[in-house]
Amino acid sequence: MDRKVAFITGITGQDGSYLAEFLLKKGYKVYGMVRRASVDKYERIAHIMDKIELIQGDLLDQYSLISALKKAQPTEVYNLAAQSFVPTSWAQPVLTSEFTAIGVTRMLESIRLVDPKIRFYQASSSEMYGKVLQTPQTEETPFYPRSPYGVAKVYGHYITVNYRESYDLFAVSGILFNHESPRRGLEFVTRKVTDGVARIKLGLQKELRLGNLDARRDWGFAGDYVEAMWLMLQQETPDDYVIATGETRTVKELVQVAFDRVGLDWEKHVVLDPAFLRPAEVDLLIGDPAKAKRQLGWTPKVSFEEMIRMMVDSDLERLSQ
Ligand code: NAP
Ligand code: G4F
Repeated sequence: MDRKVAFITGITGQDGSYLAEFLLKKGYKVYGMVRRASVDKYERIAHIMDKIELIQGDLLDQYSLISALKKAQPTEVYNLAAQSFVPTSWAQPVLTSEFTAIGVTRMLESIRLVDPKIRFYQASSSEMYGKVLQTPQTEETPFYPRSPYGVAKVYGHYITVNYRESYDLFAVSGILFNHESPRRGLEFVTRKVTDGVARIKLGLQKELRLGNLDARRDWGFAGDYVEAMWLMLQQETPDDYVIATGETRTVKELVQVAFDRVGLDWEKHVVLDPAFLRPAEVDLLIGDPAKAKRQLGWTPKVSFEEMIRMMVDSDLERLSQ
């Protein structure tokens, strides 16, 4: 069989770096799309730079996508690139739509033009459920997004379904619930907490300012979730899947696990700061991964507690150097 070739947008992000590692281990030739910047942002992929090939391109620029696909000639495209931080989507709603919504159409159109046999993965999100209409959330749960980011992801989800139905593309949408790791961006709540805990433990900072401690999320480990993306593209027929742990925790529980790891009392350090409250909140997310388990044979391996401890330990080590 010919070697499989993957093209990953968002390869410099958390998921892109884990997915590239995973596909390299499977024997894939891996191309990653990167946008031009005045300084390099290759920290998460520094350890695999000699094994992958980077091509410049931007979801805002249709021609760059077409020429990148012509160059890489992939068998699989993983569209992970997006403006992915929810609060920024209120500050930059138009740009968020351009990347996170219309960017998906640009990528699908490029695939149709260059090679309609390419299998396509779209990074959809549990943020689409927003003000949830059913608990736990499944593939059948209606969407009710609560942020410009969530709205953009709903568009990306339905355009993927539509191209599958209109043009018979092998296009799938993975509805992934929150997934974290030591490579998570510092502004997301898990990493903000584990980095803050490490700084407080090392005497580099005294307090940790947070917003809504009552919000609930279904948090899994990013390393487990990239396997599910790959599995979706290996099926006989394209379909959409919820990827989640089936458990939910409050931000307060996250804070407790992280502070417990270093033997500190969180109530002495956490300060509630209204600046981190959102114009509209997603109060509760909990996914039902039964379909993924049944059809993909996928289950998460790393528990919530293991993951948060792993992140605290990693931040302690990084900040101690
Ligand atoms: P992330 O760490 O924020 O990475 C986002 C990636 O997108 C970065 O590589 C970024 O490149 C790239 N990017 C942004 N705008 C771009 C553009 N216009 N053109 C090309 N590349 C662009 O996100 P993540 O956590 O890995 O998430 C991956 C995907 O899954 C995203 O689509 C996210 O919305 C979705 N998702 C994430 C979660 C989660 O919990 N992590 C859950 C559900 C869905 P730069 O390095 O140049 O900024
Ligand atoms: O970590 P967060 O910023 O993640 P959020 O908004 O759930 O979005 C993440 O997961 C989505 C999947 O559901 C992805 F699609 C998306 O790209 C991203 O990866 O916030 C989690 C919760 C929120 O309820 C927020 O209000 O934590 C609460 N929170 C409380 N204090 C905070 C803070 N969030 C942040 N970022 N910073 C705080 O200080």
